[in-house]
Amino acid sequence: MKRLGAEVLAEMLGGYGVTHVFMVPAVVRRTFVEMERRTQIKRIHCHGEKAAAYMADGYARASGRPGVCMAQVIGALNLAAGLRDAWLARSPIIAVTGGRDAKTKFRGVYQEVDDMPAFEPVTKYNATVDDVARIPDMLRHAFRVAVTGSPGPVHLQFRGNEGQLDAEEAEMDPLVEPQFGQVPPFRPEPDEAQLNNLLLELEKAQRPVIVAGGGVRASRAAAELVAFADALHIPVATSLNGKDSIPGTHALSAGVVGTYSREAANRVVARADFVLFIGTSAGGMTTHFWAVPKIGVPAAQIDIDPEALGRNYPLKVGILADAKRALARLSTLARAHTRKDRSQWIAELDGIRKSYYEKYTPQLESNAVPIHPGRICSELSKHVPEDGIVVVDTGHAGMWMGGMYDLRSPKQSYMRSAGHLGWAFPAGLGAKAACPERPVITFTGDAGFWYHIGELETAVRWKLNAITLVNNNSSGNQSKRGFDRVYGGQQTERGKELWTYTKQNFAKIAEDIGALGLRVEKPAEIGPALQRALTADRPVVIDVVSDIDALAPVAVSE
Ligand SMILES: Cc1ncc(C[n+]2csc(CCOP(=O)(O)OP(=O)(O)O)c2C)c(N)n1
Repeated sequence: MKRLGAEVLAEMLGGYGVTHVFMVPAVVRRTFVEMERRTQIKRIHCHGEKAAAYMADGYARASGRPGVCMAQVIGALNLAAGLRDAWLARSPIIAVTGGRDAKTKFRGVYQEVDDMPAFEPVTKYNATVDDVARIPDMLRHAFRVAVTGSPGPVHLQFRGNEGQLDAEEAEMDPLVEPQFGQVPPFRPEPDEAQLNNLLLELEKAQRPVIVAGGGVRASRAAAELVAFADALHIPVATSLNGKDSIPGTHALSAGVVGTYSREAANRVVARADFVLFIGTSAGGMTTHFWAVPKIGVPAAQIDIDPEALGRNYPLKVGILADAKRALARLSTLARAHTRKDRSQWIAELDGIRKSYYEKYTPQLESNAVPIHPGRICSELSKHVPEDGIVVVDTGHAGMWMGGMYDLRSPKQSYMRSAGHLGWAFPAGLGAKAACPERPVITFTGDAGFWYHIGELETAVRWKLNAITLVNNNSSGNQSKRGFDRVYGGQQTERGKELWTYTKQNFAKIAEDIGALGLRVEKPAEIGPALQRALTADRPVVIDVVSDIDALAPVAVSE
């Protein structure tokens, strides 16, 4: 039977469990009609394609299911720009754009350029759908590629400036493979001999440490990670992307290691005589550019991507497997002698943790006005609910929260920008779309918030009731150090033109748009504002007036 492309596309997206698509029209217009007729999919009409991609990314990272975003041909590169963070963070996205038609290309069609090369560096699969009959097999492949192995974005360009291919008919069957509607679709089993080799190496080690990354969260292996660490008394540091693999309050948690990190974690990893990397590529951010640990330290690695194994640290043991399966099996195989006494090493960890908290108590408990960002982090550690999702921007936001915020419960989630300023606010809205029952609290600087502030209207319109806390110092003050340096020590007064803004009240702006706006000027008001925000039935912006001179601690290497 002949079917309309739009019907098949809408039904298939529904069949994969897609609940929201994020887009700027006009793209696959007819499909949006069929979505209304045939599915429950919400069509989130945004104010920009980059924000739409970030929302899809937040949706994907919060739910473990691919996020879907779309743009017509003229918005395609805006959308591609928004896939870069998902690419860096290994987040599964299906991006759909309109594009060239063989009948008219190279003739100066309105708005048209060749968009395909721009998607190449930020996708795992980048393909054109030229014939309507190809929608089913190519969409299935897009889902398959997005979620398998190390997940990531894919791009399908539909023929026609607005992807009008969807309004054509062909013999088609809208078959879906729901297995590929989530991460991970497979759980590859580890090689038993390699697991035993790893346990032997751990027995030899005096001061082993685990560095857990985003692969642990993608595999939903946090419980198995903590059980294994507990059983063998091994401290756990995480990458920024893996921060929610272990609560910060757990006795074996060292914190986030690397560049945007916690001093304690870098000290513990630098002291280790054996490092087990799990679900992390051990890239520059996680290792402070391969200074922590030093290359050459005896190491092992577990990863679902064979090319990640040994790429940055030569390995004693490399294990290709799903993290959850590998960790569960390691706990089973561990013998009494593997669980040797590590009280001396654990005492060292305790000491390092204690001196970290002592050193940073003045910031974490600061009563200063304007507010110190360290105090905001510790208030969030106290007030984020048991099942809260915390979404964090990059730059100082990533440094403050990566280092100073503590998750208290394994049910809490943490997601962070993989480098793009402005990612967190729309990503938080996408997370809220994916998990409407869970509180979502986004931490961003004011420079980060400005990027996509227009999406506040989207949040209000779609009742995406996320809470956005703006660390508002009227500047991008992470840049201060860098400009002092290039000015030869201290920048001139005019140097400030390069990183400061006018003072604004985001609570007022939020109120005007229909959100709840709360302005916080004293540290003691942060907790009550968060409590009030948690019971609001609309999106909330908490505008925290903070200290422009507060600079986040920089990473240590030993
Ligand atoms: C897309 C993008 N452009 C530029 C940067 C460089 N950058 C990192 S942090 C930062 C300023 C951050 O300002 P804000 O969000 O207000 O936080 P603050 O440093 O003031 O705490 C800039 C410009 C970036 N990370 N991403």
